[in-house]
Amino acid sequence: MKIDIVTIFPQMVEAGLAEGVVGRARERGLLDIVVHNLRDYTSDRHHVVDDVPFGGGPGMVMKPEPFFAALAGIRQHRGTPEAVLVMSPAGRRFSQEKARELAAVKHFVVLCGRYEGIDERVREALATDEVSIGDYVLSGGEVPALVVVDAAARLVPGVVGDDQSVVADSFTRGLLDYPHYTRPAEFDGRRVPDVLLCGHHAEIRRWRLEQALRRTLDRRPELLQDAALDADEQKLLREWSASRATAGEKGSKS
Ligand code: JCQ
Repeated sequence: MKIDIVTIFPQMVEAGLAEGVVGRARERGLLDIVVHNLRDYTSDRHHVVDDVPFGGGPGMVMKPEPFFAALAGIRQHRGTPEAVLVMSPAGRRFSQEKARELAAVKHFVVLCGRYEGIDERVREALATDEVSIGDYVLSGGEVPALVVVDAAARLVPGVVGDDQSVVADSFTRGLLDYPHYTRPAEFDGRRVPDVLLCGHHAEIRRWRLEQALRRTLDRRPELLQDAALDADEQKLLREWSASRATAGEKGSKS
């Protein structure tokens, strides 16, 4: 998979791509990621990338020309990308489903904005998608770009060493994850649930499923609308919903 990221802080983005699963996949040649310094695509002596907003108002706006020059350079040296993303709090919300769509693409570009935003003509003429990672304001698109690249990259076959762990991942099933434990079996007076120590694999699987369902019901009930549940799982949920409605279990620590 080929990815190009355009930013005024290339070192910040490189640092985020150097370690862990993504760093290793780059070393192994599974991910071909190039981080571009937007200032390299300016043509003035001072490498200016921003200017005052037309119409007045606070802050600065990122100039269009460097982004157009960066995209032209990328097309020339790296080929025509299938998707060009602009990170922005005004975009459509990123999700595991969007990560899956992006992971199916062979080459995409991410443009990172700063200041008050990017000249609208960049979005109009260059971007295929405007993407938000959530309803909060960050000082730039670099962290959102790392989020999107990480979520997409780990779905590329071979990037995560054990593909079973990708399949097991929380959102692959549409449910929150079950609780995890490792040694020691007792720590600071807190015991690991007995069922996990007994070696009864069918019971362990059952317990984990119940925990995942219960957590999802408690914390993110809206996820259950789209979760792929079998008849057994739906029955469990109905029983809990009924008992919760009567006993008022909500907020209990069990
Ligand atoms: C993305 N949720 C928050 C900040 C301007 C395009 O212009 C700007 C982009 C940013 C970075 O994006 C975010 C964001 N998802 O802040 C300012």
